[in-house]
Amino acid sequence: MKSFNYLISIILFSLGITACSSVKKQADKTDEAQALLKRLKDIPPKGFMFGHHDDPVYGIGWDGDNDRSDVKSVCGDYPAVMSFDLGRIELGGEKNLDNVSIARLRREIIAQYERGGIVSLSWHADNPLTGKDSWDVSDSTVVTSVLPGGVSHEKFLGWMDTVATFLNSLTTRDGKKVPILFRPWHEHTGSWFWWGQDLCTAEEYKALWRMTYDFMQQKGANHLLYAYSPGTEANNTAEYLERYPGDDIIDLVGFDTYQFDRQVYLNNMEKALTILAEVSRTHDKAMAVTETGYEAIPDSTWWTETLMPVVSKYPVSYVLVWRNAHERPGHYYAPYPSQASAADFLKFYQDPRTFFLRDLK
Ligand code: BMA
Repeated sequence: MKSFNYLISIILFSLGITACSSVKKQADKTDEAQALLKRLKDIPPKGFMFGHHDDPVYGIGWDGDNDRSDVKSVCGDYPAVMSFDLGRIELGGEKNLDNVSIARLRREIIAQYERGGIVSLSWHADNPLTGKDSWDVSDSTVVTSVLPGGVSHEKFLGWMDTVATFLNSLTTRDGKKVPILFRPWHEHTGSWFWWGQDLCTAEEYKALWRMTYDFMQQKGANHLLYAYSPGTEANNTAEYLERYPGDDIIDLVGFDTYQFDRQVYLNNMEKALTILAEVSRTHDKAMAVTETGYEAIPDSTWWTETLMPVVSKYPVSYVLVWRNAHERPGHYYAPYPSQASAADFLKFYQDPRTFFLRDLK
């Protein structure tokens, strides 16, 4: 009996510590970041938000126009979520990896928040060891090299400093920091980025995350939420969590997956969404499809007949499609007027289960 009571006290004590650490973690965040997390969690089961990468900075047949968006041109409203990429910002130049000026990025991030929307930022950081881009996987010691004691550590701290300075510069007219869903080190269960599966151990990957998180905390970037987004390689919850940095860091769990073959896509979506629903429930995290789409959307009813039926079964906060590249023909994931799936996208927009910007008000 004594040992039973002892066991119970240990369990209660540990639950207390977990609860305290999650309360403390939330208290560390700005009110706006806490409100963003609540918003992300409160959307399901009513429906899910629609998101689009680089939505207001360029689209099909245009680049840099003001107040323009392919999504808005089709349905009259902005996406509820917009994502942008920080790749190459770390180098301190004027443009990111997709040639968008840093000043424009800052303006659009702030504008999206001020109009009532949500912003997520990914980071296709260059390879700090070889000096090439994030897809350079020629050397498998890059993650080790940026960790404490590694040959690129100091250089990488400088890069993180530049990124933190940018993040801290995202302030509204009344001086509030724009809450950001930060999504670094994504798709790490594949091996196409220098932080990918075959390029580092689970421990090194987690250490990279913790170093990034600690650094941002030290720099006072307390307006950030953190998203974990592997691909769909994991076949069960344990595999999904294999490289998970920890509940004290992560706020939202997600995954990235694209359609090539319809049936394979649907199978991957079902598999990953089932895992996410469980992780989201047991770890009390928001969940989202952090990147998806069907390049050039050749299926005219893709939105209502492929994406909607599978996503609407799960408690997803948002679904985000990738960019409409103006400089790479055929590389787009949202419709534009006259595109084959535009009419179907309008039906998707009108469905009460999808949330665009105006639905957030
Ligand atoms: C990829 C492609 C690239 C782009 C990169 C970062 O998926 O869209 O053209 O440079 O994302 O945005």
